[in-house]
Amino acid sequence: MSRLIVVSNRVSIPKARGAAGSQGGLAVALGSALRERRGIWFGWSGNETGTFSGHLDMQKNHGVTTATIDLEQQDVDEYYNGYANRTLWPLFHYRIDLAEYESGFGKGYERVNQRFADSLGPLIEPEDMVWVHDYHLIPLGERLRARGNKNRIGFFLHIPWPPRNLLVALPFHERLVTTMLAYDLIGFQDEESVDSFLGYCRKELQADIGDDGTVTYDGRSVKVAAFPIGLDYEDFLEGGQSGEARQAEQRMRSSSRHRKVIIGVDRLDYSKGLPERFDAIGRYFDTYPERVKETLYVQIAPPSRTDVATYQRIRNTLEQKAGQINGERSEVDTVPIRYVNRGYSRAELFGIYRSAHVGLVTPLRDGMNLVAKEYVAAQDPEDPGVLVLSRFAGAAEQLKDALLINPYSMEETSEAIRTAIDMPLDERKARWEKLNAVIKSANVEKWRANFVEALGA
Ligand code: ADQ
Repeated sequence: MSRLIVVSNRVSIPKARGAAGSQGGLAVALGSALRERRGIWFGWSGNETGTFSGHLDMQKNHGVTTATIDLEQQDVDEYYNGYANRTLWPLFHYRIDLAEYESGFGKGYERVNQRFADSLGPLIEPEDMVWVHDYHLIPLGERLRARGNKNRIGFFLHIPWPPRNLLVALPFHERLVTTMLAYDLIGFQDEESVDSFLGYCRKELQADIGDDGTVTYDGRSVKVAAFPIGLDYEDFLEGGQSGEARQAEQRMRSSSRHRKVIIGVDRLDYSKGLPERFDAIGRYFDTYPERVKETLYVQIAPPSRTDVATYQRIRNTLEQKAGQINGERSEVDTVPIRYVNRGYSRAELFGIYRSAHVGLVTPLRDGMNLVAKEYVAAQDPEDPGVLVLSRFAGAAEQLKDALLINPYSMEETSEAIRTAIDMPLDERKARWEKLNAVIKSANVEKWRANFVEALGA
């Protein structure tokens, strides 16, 4: 079995199973693959230094070898906070209005990708397979090729790929896409992204597109396909059996008393559709005022990317909206919205999801959205809650038995909340069984195995 080298912007240092706060699904899946294949996980340490030293920190934790480098402050500003999070992230989430194009960002992005290639290159042995993750590292494969690397190199994008007519707003878009064609395999979350990517290659590059999604351009062929990411299902359920999960569920149930709980769990990010969701909740309370007393909307949204101004703005907007909805409708003993700006462990989230009658997942655009899958997996099979899901989440291609909505429509979202809350038990069970079967079988191990198998083929 050839060795696997995983590369991502940040590296998650493996923890013991069941450790407090435990790992996210991606870390669990990649960790087990790396253990099995004696591989290495390479990326940025998260540390900022005065000047770039190129020092490689190698560690072994719980059977996984990690190799990290520090970046200098200018790298972090231009590559991470700049090109990755202020140019590509908004553009790829269809927010062309928020995308910022500064030539310094593009230069920093190329510089850091070169640094990654220079530090990683010497670690790669001839038989290794290399798997690069996400929008921070699109040019890395091409940089490795330029160093003479002939290994199988694959790339997986965790976020959506935008339609051609949006992507062309990015200066040097051809350069970005042609560097991507240096990989052997490109994976996206859903078929929509695959179609957009192939459409771009056909129309902008006049590349040849095969029936199986192989792009041939400039004498090279690269396979393009959808690999929808899944949940670390068994691990997540195991965490749900813990005292921590039970306590979190109990706390939610006793504090909400007999009210129906609607839960939202997101990183605080404009792609998640939070202001629109708050407006839809406001609309629901306006349309059904008699239900205010019987309903509790809990939104968990820890701040992320706080160095970027758009993220500070959305935080202010949400505080205002939550304050307004509560101000107009609170009683001495009831508050309709609990808006919480901190994160919870995966076990606690399991308990919180399980106590909720409705899971409200309404991103304006999302690569996949694992919260939707976690909400379903955490339900009591004898009395499951209902998932209300944006049609613009990658997960919607798989989760057709959720109540699918257009998150831009307050009306539609508000009516879906009503339908979910009133849904009879047999319909809830029938929908949940179908959703859960998909989530259980298309889990993160399958995703990882399918990608690695296709890369090796
Ligand atoms: P994210 O945008 O971070 O990831 P998502 O898939 O929703 O989005 O969440 C990833 C993980 O973060 C989940 O396990 C979730 O439980 C956790 N999380 C989210 N909000 C949290 C909160 N408030 N408190 C604690 N934990 C929280 C990107 C893409 C997604 C894609 C993933 C994986 O944007 O579309 O699904 O990568 O590929």
